Amino acid sequence: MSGKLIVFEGVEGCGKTSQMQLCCEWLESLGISVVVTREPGGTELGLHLRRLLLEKAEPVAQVTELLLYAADRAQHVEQELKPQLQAGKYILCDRYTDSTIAYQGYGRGLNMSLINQLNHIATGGLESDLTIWLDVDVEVGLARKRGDGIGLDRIEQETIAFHRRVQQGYAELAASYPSRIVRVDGSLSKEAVQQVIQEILRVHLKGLL
Ligand code: Z5A
Repeated sequence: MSGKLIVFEGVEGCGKTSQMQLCCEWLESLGISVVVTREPGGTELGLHLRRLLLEKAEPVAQVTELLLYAADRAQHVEQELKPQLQAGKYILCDRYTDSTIAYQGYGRGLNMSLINQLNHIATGGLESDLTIWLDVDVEVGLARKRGDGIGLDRIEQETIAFHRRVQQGYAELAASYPSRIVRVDGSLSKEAVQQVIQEILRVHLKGLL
């Protein structure tokens, strides 16, 4: 596939949405055609699943939650990611397989080999070309979200201990896959974080930028 899949990961409020927007503007200013998408909710079916996963007050069993994220991803990969990559597009994707490992694996404690199997089934083996992990302290991220004045969703309402396990998951993933996952200090100013990301993209996409 001729395009590139660039994923942004991290705990709540780490700045993914802000940085993806800035990256998109920067890449487009260089004449590069960019697609911005997210999980869950990168397709029409996925939008329904996103509402079920994040907005509904009714309890969702942990395995059900895992399967819904996998279903969202399977649809996203087939309907959006693969065709856009085949068309040579640069995709900026808010969350992907590492989110499931961090949240359902480290956060909820679900079986890691089941998660890896489901990730493989959902993606058909499609991995990111590069994953930017925006590393911020969980309290800083949650405080940013609270400052937005929008109510916290179902996962954001989890305990601090849950969010710390998720954070630990990202740290271990970054240590395990150093060529695919790059850590960026997300506690810097938005402008400083964007500078670092642009440098990383220049190195990883050299010849293209
Ligand atoms: N989830 C899962 O459990 N399993 C899975 O497999 C997948 C997902 C795929 C949806 O995520 C939820 O789904 C998520 C995990 C779960 N948990 N929750 N909740 P989401 O990505 O849609 O929602 P989110 O993680 O809460 O992200 P967010 O709300 O989009 O936040 P963000 O993108 O990381 O940050 P932001 O919107 O750019 O910034 C948040 C605020 O901080 C805003 O006021 C900014 O102006 C401010 N900000 C951003 N950067 C900075 C800096 N550098 N300094 C100061 N302030 C900043």
